[in-house]
Amino acid sequence: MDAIEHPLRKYTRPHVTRTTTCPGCGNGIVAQAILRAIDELGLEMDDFVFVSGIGCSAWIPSPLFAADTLHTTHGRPVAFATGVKLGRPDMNVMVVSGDGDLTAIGGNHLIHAARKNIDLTVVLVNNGIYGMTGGQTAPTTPLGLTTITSPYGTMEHPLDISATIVAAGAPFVARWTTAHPRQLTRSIKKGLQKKGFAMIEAISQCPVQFGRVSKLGKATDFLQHYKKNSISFSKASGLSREELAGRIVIGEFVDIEKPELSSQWMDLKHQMGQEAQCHNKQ
Ligand SMILES: Cc1ncc(C[n+]2csc(CCOP(=O)(O)OP(=O)(O)O)c2C)c(N)n1
Ligand code: SF4
Repeated sequence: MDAIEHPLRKYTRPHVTRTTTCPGCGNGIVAQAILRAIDELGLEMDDFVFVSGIGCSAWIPSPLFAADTLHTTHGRPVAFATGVKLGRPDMNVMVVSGDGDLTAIGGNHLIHAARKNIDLTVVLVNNGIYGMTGGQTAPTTPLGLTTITSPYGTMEHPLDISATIVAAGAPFVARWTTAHPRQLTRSIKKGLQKKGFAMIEAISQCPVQFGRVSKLGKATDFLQHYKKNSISFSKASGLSREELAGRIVIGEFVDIEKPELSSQWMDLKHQMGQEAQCHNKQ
């Protein structure tokens, strides 16, 4: 009997038969959610540019996805993606990278792209740690967690990335966990359809670096933890800070329309071109 091919295999490069991630890593679930969203929307990989930075989750699109992929320097994928989108507004430009990459070294780029409202879809994989470099504290590491850079427990308060990007003015922001793959896929689809900056935060397990220092252990324990401790945005809005301690607030936080930068830029170029023609005729 012929082997059954995975239905998403057609979206990955034929010569890539394994990924760089550890067994049980959440990156596989996020990769599938992205490809499923593309599949369900009937989009073509040739119309995509995927941009990632440095870190384990930056390896989700490259070299796996059969599309144009830009693997950029640490913290800079949003800056590169902004350039791609302004040069080629016709392309779907998606950034896939980690919480350390996008909110520590790359934090300003993320905030300002949301503020400018450029048409990018950012899938931010939040595993709460620097996975690739051995488990250092990230801006998202839970308070008190022991890491290799905080042997007595981190004293830094974690950043709520989705709330930050909502405050920066992004028209679409959602957060799910790898225990919510269908909701994650649905929000990625909405993000791709949004004409404007869309960020989908995916809370994802790192059973190796995070698992080593937390009590969470195996990938399945992470997924159970996510299911047990997540709470919908609507339910959370009625609870106090104390009641929300340790909970993961999930859902679509904002979904609005507002003017988008690359189309305004194209309109201006068009207008300037017409004005130049008028001047030449005079
Ligand atoms: C300029 C620069 N500084 C530091 C590093 C080291 N570095 C590589 S990946 C990384 C953190 C990645 O963390 P995250 O984005 O959370 O990704 P993860 O590996 O957890 O998926 C760091 C600090 C680097 N490559 N370049
Ligand atoms: S170190 Fe963690 S985030 Fe990196 S591949 Fe392994 S499990 Fe995934």
